[in-house]
Amino acid sequence: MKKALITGVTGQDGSYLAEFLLEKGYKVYGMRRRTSTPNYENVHAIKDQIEWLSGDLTDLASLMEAVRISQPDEVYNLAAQSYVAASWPQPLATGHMTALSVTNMLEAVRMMKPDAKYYQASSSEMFGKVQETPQKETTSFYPRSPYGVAKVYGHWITVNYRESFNMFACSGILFNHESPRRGHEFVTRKVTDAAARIKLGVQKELRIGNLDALRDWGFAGDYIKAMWLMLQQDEPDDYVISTGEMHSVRDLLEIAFSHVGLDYRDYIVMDPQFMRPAEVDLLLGDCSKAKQQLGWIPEVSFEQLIHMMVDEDLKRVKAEHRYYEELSGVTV
Ligand code: NAP
Ligand code: G4F
Repeated sequence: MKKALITGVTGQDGSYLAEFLLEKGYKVYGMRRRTSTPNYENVHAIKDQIEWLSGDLTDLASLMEAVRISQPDEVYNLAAQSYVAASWPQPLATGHMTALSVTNMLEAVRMMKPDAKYYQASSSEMFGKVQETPQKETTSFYPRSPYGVAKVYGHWITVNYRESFNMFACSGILFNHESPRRGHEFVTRKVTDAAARIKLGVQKELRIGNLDALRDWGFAGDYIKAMWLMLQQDEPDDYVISTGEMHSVRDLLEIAFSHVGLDYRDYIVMDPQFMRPAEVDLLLGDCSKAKQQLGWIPEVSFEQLIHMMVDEDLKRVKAEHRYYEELSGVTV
C-alpha cells in the first residue's frame, strides 16, 4: 500500500486530494495545525480514514516528526497562507508560512525520507505583472504581492533541492482553481455565496473590488489529479496547470447571478477596501506541457464550475436557515 503525506489537508485542495488518494488505495497521512476550534468541514466525510499528524509549517521539528512517522512514498506540500489580500497586512507571517516553510518541508524530507517524491504547490500568482501571454513554464516571474514573492521563493528552493540533492521534487504552477470548498474570502466563493444569499433574501448587497481583473479559473477536483500525475512520472519536473480560458470578475458575477435569475448590477457596491495595493490584471495559462507529458486535461468548464458552486451555496444557506428557524421556534 502506497503512503502519502499531505500538508494543508483541511484546505480546499488537500481535502479533494485526500479523497482521490484514498480511492486509489493509498494510506493517507494528513498533517494539521492545532486550532482553537475544530476545522474538519472539508474532510468530515473522510475524517476517520485519515491518519492525523499534528504539525505546523513553521516548526521544523514537527515536520520532521510527521515525515519520520509516516515514511511517505509521496509528499504533497499544500499548506500555506494562501490568501493574496492578507499578504500585505501580514507580509512576515506570509513569508514564514508560504516561503521559508517550504525549506522546512524539503529539509524534513531530505533528512527523514530522501527518496520520497515531493510536490510543491506553486502558483500562477508568481507571474504577477505578466511578461508574456499566455504564461508557460518558461515565462519570467514578476510577482505583485508578498504572497507572490513568497511563492517564487518556494518554487526556486524546490528546483534547487532537486538539482542539489537529486530529490524527486516537482513544482506545480497552478492557476486559480475553485470549488464549493473554496474559502469564503476568495472572489468566486464570495460571489456564489452572495448570489445564493441574495436570492434567498438573507443578504441585501455584495461589496466588491476590481471587476476588470481577469483570471484563468478551473475546478479544484480536476487540478489535484495533475498533482498526482506529476509524481507518477519517471523524472521530476515543473508544470503549468490551467484551463487556457480567461474570464473577468464581471463575467463571474453575470454567470452566478443569472443562474438564480438576478441581475448582479442591482446588488453590487464598489468598495475600495477590496482593491489591492498592486493588482495582477490578468492570468492565462498555457498547459500544453501537462497535456502532452502527463495526459492531463481540465474537465469542468468555467460556467459548470460557477453553477456547481451557486447550487451548493443555495443548498447550504437553505439548510442553515432551516436550522435557525427551528431554533427560534423552540420555546424556552
Ligand atoms: P487553503 O484552502 O487556504 O488551504 C490551506 C491549508 O494550509 C489549510 O489546510 C491550512 O490549515 C493549512 N495551513 C496554513 N498555515 C499553516 C501552518 N502554519 N501550518 C500547517 N498548516 C497550515 O488553500 P488551497 O486553495 O487548498 O491551496 C493549496 C495550496 O495551493 C496553497 O499552498 C496555495 O497557496 C496553493 N495554490 C492555490 C491555488 C488556488 O487557486 N486554490 C492556486 C495556486 C496555488 P487550516 O485549515 O488550519 O487553516
Ligand atoms: O479570488 P482572489 O482573492 O484570488 P487571487 O488573488 O487570484 O489568488 C488565488 O489564486 C492564486 C493563483 O493565481 C493562488 F495562488 C492564491 O492562493 C489564491 O488561491 O482574487 C481574484 C481577483 C483579484 O484580481 C482580485 O483583486 O478578484 C479580484 N477581486 C475583486 N473583488 C476580489 C474582490 N478578490 C477578492 N478576494 N474579494 C473581492 O471582493
